[in-house]
Amino acid sequence: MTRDLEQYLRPGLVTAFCPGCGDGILLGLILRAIDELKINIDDMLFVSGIGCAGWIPSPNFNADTLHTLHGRTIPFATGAKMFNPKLQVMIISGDGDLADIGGNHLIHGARRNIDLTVILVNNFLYGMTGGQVACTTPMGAFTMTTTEGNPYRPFDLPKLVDAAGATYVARYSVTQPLALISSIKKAVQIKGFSFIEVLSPCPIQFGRRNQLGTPIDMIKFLMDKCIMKEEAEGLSPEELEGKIITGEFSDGRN
Ligand SMILES: Cc1ncc(C[n+]2csc(CCOP(=O)(O)OP(=O)(O)O)c2C)c(N)n1
Ligand SMILES: [Mg+2]
Repeated sequence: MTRDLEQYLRPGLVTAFCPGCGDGILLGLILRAIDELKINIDDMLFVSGIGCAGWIPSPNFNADTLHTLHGRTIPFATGAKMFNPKLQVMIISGDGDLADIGGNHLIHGARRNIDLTVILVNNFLYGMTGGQVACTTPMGAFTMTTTEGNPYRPFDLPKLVDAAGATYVARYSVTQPLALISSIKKAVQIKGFSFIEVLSPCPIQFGRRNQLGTPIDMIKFLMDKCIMKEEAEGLSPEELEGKIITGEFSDGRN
């Protein structure tokens, strides 16, 4: 991370992230987006749940942070926003936290179209607790609790949140940093429920069990898997097999 962003970090912290974790990359990209928007970080509230991704804002950001109960970011954030509608409220949390234990809050938050920005970090499993299967684990993937391969399909989270009624819906990987920064900027500016699914490598829990190699190999794996929506439109289902479509799925105008 570049020096100019250090102003947004609490001093004296040691990172909690494992080597090769994408959460540190995302931390820098979120701060870059806030810096480019020229928002006063004191006008923001960051809400996170339990899990590795919940550590991105708290304790790292030198700002108001609420580190809440597992799965309960959206109710806490809704309460804060209702109490002080001028607050820019950003939720940053894991796939397990937001879409498994907090799945109902996620869809109802989108249905009510509450003015919140949600950044869901998808590392394909429950990272912090030892690598259990999540609703985002790809079919066939190995986790601590699917030693024979996950028998179930994962949720397509942007489709789910879009169908529930969110205003802005996107998916990017930390390997698409510039597109992700502009998406975060847009999500913050749009009124209504803004949702970005961010794919983030977890070499320790996911990569190791699925033989994805070194952290660099995992970055290359994500770069190879992700394809922009516009590019995907011209391809056949066979050509799209195994690909993850990224981009904006709802941009606030529909
Ligand atoms: C009510 C409750 N149930 C379970 C847990 C244990 N727990 C803590 S973090 C976590 C999973 C987090 O996974 P995810 O949200 O994907 O975050 P990651 O660590 O992968 O970033 C679980 C099950 C808990 N803290 N509280
Ligand atoms: Mg996770």
